[in-house]
Amino acid sequence: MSATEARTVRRNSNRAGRRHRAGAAFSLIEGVFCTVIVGVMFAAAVGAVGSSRVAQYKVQQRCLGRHLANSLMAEILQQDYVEPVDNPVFGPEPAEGQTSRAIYDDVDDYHRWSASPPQYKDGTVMLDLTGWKREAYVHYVRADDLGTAISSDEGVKRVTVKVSHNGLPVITLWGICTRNDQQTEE
Ligand SMILES: [Ca+2]
Ligand SMILES: [Ca+2]
Repeated sequence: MSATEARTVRRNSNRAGRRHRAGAAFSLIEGVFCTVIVGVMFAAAVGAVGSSRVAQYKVQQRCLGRHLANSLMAEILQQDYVEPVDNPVFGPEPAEGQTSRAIYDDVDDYHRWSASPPQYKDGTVMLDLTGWKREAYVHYVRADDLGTAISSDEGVKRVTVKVSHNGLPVITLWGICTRNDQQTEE
């Protein structure tokens, strides 16, 4: 090989080496860039799944809370407006007690009733509802002012049912009971 040919071979070899190093550097940068992109996308995906599960959990909590509130409200509004057997008192009559609602038979018997976990009317504790609580309150109101409790009976009782979970309110229902009919709203 002549001296000229030898210089040409070294020049080509040096160019090839630079191209190879440039290619390696580009691949390295490209690789880091892709990792960052994937990492960001992965973090965003985890965040989206987490938000979705939180939203789904809240919907399930609210559905369960609504069911618990509706069932107790329906039970209360099925009772008589006023005690049908004993001398009526506001709240449970003495013979009915305050530890079980099994023999409650009028609406105001349920005033200040609460149970956690919730119970069926016969006193059986509902399963898998640890942390859940139901409360009921009954007040006299006037037909033209359902929001203000009064002390005398003017023929209208307002029933409030509250459901909470681990001390946090989930839902509150209001029901209206008169001597003639009953209505509920949330
Ligand atoms: Ca009663
Ligand atoms: Ca009563």
